Amino acid sequence: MLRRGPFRPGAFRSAVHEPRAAVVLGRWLGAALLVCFATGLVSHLLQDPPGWLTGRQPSRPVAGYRFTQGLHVAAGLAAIPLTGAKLWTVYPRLFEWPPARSVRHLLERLAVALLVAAVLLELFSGLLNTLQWYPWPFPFRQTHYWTAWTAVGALLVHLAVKAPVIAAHWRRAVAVPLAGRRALLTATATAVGAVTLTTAGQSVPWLRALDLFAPRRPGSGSVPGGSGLPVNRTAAQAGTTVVPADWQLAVDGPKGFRIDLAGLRALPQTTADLPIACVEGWSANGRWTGVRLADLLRRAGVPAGSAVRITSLEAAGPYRVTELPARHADDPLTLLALALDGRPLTPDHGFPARLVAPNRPGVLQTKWVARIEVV
Ligand SMILES: Nc1nc2c(c(=O)[nH]1)N[C@H]1C(S)=C(S)[C@@H](COP(=O)(O)O)O[C@H]1N2
Ligand SMILES: [Mo]
Repeated sequence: MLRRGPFRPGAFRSAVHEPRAAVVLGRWLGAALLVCFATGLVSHLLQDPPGWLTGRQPSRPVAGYRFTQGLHVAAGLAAIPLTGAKLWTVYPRLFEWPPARSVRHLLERLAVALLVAAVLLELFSGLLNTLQWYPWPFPFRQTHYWTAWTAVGALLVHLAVKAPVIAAHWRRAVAVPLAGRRALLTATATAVGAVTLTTAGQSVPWLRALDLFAPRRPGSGSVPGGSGLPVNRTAAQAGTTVVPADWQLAVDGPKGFRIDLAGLRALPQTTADLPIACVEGWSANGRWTGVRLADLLRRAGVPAGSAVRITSLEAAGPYRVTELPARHADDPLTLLALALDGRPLTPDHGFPARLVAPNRPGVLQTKWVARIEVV
């Protein structure tokens, strides 16, 4: 007889396994996943703009991407304890007997298995990404993106299947015992709060003092004497430590020209506070000084409204070449920065010149710029 141990009827009696606990946690987790999905879409679309978006990417608000990506990572981190608690409430279902009562029931359970697998893969790959650890052979961003759609599809099926249970337990019922459930919910809320408070400092300045576990605490990865901005890829890693003595920026266009560092410094300079908002979750403002990109483009005879391509001195690397949409290219805050916090750029921050533009993912803020051309 198989119905022993956890398979016994009534093997799990605690209120934490009652549908009410699953519904309450499901609401919190659903909200966190929804925030992750929406902000993740924003990030993906900005990095891989489809046709309909090309040329329409907004360059404001300045800290727009800083906000959405900070929220993305914070909601993802909060979803980890929520997922753990949610799985704890429902794991007795693994011992349900018979495992499938009908074809429909079997399909419902397979959808749940897919949902759990997709959410776990999503949270795990995202967490490792914030740690800058890519121990897998597949491309992170595409996998994270398509797994998100899988999770959302499976979640919709799950919500539809569970709609009657959700409706029945949406409000607190007086008759259902409270004790264990309240303890579980309190513990989960505490864990979520703790995770958030000890990591959100990587993007929220006033939480910085509590920032114990964020992998890239602003200030921590920076060069001694440099600004507080962490560095993801150093000049040594990019092979751009030694900039040729005859370095010149090439600006292509009808009146294309080349200009050296002294020449760039002699042009009108603009100073602006702009964030570097890394997709990996950290962000920080820097005070950048340099030449307006639009000034360089006008000088090269490039008309306003043109998207441009920025090429780095870096010999190889996924961010060697980036595209800058027209609105960003025209924005008066988009700079070819020569200095950070009042000092000339260090090699790690992109010496001799780097791009810094408002409302733009950090990966696209190209360092060690060599060439600017119209797309
Ligand atoms: N050429 C080049 N530019 C680059 C990168 C790179 O690998 N190569 N990394 C980008 C990433 S992922 C981020 S978050 C920012 C970080 O800028 P910082 O090192 O000055 O803080 O630079 C971006 N610019
Ligand atoms: Mo980044």
